[in-house]
Amino acid sequence: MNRNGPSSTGSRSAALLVAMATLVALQACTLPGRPTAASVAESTIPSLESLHPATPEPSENLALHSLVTASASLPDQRASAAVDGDPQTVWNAGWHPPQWIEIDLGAAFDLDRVILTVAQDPRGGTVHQISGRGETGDYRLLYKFHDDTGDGLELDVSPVAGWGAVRYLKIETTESPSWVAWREIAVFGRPSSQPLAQVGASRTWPTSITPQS
Ligand SMILES: [Ca+2]
Repeated sequence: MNRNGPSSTGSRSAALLVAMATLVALQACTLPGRPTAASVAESTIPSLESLHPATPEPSENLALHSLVTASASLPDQRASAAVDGDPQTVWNAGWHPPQWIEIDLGAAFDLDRVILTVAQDPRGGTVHQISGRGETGDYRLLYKFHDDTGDGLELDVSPVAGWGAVRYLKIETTESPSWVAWREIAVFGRPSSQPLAQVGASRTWPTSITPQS
């Protein structure tokens, strides 16, 4: 009699099949906690943009072709010539100081740079002051130039903290050896994040905060 009869061989075959089925089942199983290709793809690896944020591009000239008014103008050198983008054209008050020109930016902006291109003959000591206000409120002095200036010079100011919520900008000349004139006035900034109700108003403390003296 064959001791390895059909019954004994069949038991080993069945056991082998069970073992193979178990191995296949284990291979098909995804171990908990092991990352799949999909989870790696959706990981929180920071993008290059977040590691190296792009430097903001300079804004466009907000004063270009804006509405302007002036204390006085020569018939052929109107106020609009100060914001036409052409340094060859000039606004000329036709009078000595004090004279001013006002620019309406059309909306409130947080300003970070103003460039004034001088039209002046003869050269000499001048005083110009930049003031700003919002939709409402009074003008507040933002900056004062006191320099020896000449024709074609650019007066360039970039306030560190910026000038917030300015819609109207006024440049007033209080001292100059020549008639008051500008070749070009350029203004740069971004739309204001401050609510319009606070535009031009003096800074006030919230009632819940007591300023430290
Ligand atoms: Ca011009």
